[in-house]
Amino acid sequence: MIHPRSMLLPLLIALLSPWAAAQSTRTENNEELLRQIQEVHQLTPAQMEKLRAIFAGSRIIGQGNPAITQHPVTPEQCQAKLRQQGVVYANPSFERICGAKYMAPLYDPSKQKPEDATACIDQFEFPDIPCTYPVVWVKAREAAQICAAEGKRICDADEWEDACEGRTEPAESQYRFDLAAGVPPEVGIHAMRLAHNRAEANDKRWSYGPTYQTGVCATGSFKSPGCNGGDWKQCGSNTYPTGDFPACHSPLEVYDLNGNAAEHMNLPLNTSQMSSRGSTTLGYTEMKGSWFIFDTYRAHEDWCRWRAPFWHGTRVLDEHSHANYHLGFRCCNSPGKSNTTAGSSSSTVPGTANLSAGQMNRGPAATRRTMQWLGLAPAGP
Ligand SMILES: [Ca+2]
Repeated sequence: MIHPRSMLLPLLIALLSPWAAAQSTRTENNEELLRQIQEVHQLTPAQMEKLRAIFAGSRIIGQGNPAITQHPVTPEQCQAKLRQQGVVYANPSFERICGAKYMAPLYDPSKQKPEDATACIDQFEFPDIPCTYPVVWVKAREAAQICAAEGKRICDADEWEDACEGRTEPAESQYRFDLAAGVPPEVGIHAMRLAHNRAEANDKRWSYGPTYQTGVCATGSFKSPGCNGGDWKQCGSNTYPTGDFPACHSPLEVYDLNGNAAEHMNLPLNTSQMSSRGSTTLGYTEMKGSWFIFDTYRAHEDWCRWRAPFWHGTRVLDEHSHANYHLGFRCCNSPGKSNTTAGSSSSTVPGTANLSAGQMNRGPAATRRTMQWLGLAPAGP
């Protein structure tokens, strides 16, 4: 007679093996992804080491859960389509201005030239390589750390909005910092958002034009049947390869701002939290753009300067900042402000070694304590 207990181990293995297989596929996919990143973006061994450490620190980061993800288009199909249409994304002039591949200068074409840009933004969602699935299930904190590891920085919300709109606005005109002064962060964020959306609502634009359209961007995919929220096991990251929709770009040549993956950005509540001014403490989370199901399910607004509610909101560098199946990110840089310094061994990776004691005191735990003290967050860990 077989003892019931002897049946348990094979049963446990059978139950866990799809999970284990998916994990090992995810690890292999990430290995290949890191190899591509090194090759395309020419990262140094030190930069690669930082990237690897960030990836190794997460059990979910990658291009989706391989057990359930169903991409509508393969990278090979994307490459074939671009070849057939004669689309070439490499831009030597942008590369010279931005000091990096696949970045677009941010400027106002009505009075400036690309060379006048003081900031650049990735033309594609991270890994910023055409015909590569975006990295999702990445916390805002990890996004900021990855950008820094590459010698870049996570973009401020207004930089993403400028890229989408096709025209820069002075950064200070894009944040009502006065509304966040002297009030709890959540109160300030809410007030700033309302004022911003109200001010911009009469002049809506999407990256591809002045009216909302379906079919132009990577918005024709689907949600996994059992996915009703943010469950790793139920929600496939059914994304397209980046740049698979050559018409989905802004006047500044930035792609997939609408559609494919939504994107983590930094929302500053004062100038000291602005990534564009070199902040390493950063501000609060902001999710930009729409994602891959919008042709059939328009979950929220996605015009360029629209700011989303403080969904799953935290400080960007909070250990518990949000990650989900349709949320990726892209990075910015400030050409001429020494990207190489940020990529060197003395670089400042947000949330790690270079935070001073004062900065640490303003970290997530302190924020939570403040919110608890103000009665805005439940007590406890
Ligand atoms: Ca996007």
